[in-house]
Amino acid sequence: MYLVAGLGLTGQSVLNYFASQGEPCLAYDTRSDLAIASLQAQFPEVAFATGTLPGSWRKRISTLVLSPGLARSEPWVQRLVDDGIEVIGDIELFARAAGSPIVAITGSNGKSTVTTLVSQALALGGYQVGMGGNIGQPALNLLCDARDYDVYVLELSSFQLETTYSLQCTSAAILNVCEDHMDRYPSLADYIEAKMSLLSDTDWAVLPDDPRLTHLYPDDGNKLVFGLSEPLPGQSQRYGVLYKNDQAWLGWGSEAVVPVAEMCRQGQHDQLNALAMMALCRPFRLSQAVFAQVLACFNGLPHRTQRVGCFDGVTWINDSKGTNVGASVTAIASTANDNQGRLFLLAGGVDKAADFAELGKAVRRYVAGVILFGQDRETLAGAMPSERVTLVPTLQEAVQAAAAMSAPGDTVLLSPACASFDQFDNYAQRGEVFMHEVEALYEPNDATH
Ligand code: UMA
Ligand code: ADP
Repeated sequence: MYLVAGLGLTGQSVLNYFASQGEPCLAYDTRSDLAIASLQAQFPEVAFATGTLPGSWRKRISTLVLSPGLARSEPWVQRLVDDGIEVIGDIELFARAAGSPIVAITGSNGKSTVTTLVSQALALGGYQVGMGGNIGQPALNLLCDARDYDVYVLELSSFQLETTYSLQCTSAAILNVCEDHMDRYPSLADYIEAKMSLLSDTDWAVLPDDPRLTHLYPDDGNKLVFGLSEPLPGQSQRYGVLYKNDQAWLGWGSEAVVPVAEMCRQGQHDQLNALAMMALCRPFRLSQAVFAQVLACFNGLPHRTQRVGCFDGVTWINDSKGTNVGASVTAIASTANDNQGRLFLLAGGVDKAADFAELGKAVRRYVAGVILFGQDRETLAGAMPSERVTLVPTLQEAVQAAAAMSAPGDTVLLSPACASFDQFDNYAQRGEVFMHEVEALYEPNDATH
């Protein structure tokens, strides 16, 4: 019998999927205070447990379906593994059952953006697209809904990949790798290994121009590499920025496809994400006009360097999805390039055992003042120039401090470089609270958006 472990979004999608298949299972969550009454009502035939795994269940379990938020290294998981029990995740169940081509995307940053861009391009090209995975819509929900999808586009985290073995993709990408989730991985190499497993069975493998990754994948005919440098003529498997008619274009080989000037968002990371999208779409032979149209219209996802507004001359930007150092460094550099005046940064939360040295360097280079909040604010402060640091307990106080420091022409950026779960349910709630606080602060005045 299956044991579904973890009763968050993923666990609930697995329960739903098993119910649709008539597959019996047991359900468990390690959190003893988790409210499960509504799940019990929804799945009356399933036995539920929270807190400690009932000892009497161990003999009944043959396969453990582990949620991504639960580490394999947890002692109770290890005991089941020692008993010879198979450990899989929701994506493995999805891989075993999905009947349509799959495009999959992993990486430290840009996953949701590229997943959305690929989905939009394929939809514009006439495909029925099922988009899911780490982006917030569990993949198994796509198998349970009534629609027939021609293609699935999945955002996958390293946690999901750890428990996935038989995923076959039409195209798959690793967008980039920077230090993240160091509280779950013994080293960066282990984290990279989890990410690279995505490319073990794919028709087309898409990789960034980063020797740490390209060296790990054989140079056979299905490797597509993207980066900001110009591909040489004939390098049709290289995606980059080409120069034609005094203009920069995104394209591959000597094929200039979309002028950068026509993209709605033109930052360097936006260009990289667009190139990855084009490479992932290669097997689908979309017309070049599709790429141009998608990139002309795509103005970014909520909570990713999202402009909140300009209030009393101060521009406020919400990058709550900046949950690691790499994402926040990118957001700081692109915000500083796009705006004049001083830049103030709000950061902090749960540090995930990260090294904040690179964030400190970006602060030295671009940031006039950094306001740190949340559980691990002192750790972040250790990597920053102390004369520019202000420490406050909460995001609300950080917003007030930034408002007091800033003047017309300045920009305030929330890009926490940390997870949110010390003070919020998730990054989206943190972003909502930020935007609400900013708007409330200026409520009596009219905003000039
Ligand atoms: N938890 C317990 N005990 C349990 C189960 C969970 O304490 O028995 C805790 C976990 O430690 C974690 C939280 O509950 O802090 C949520 O874990 P979960 O596995 O139940 O998460 P889901 O609600 O199923 O959401 C997951 C992804 N979250 C994680 O991997 C932590 C969601 O990605 C994803 O959208 C969803 O599946 C659907 O696929 C969010 C995320 O933060 C955006 N992902 C991480 C990231 O992008 O950095 C990996
Ligand atoms: P993910 O799903 O991997 O978290 P998102 O697309 O949600 O990625 O973007 C998260 C944050 O990462 C954004 O707020 C932005 O600051 C940063 N980002 C986006 N694309 C890239 C990229 N290609 N390289 C580095 N950082 C990026």
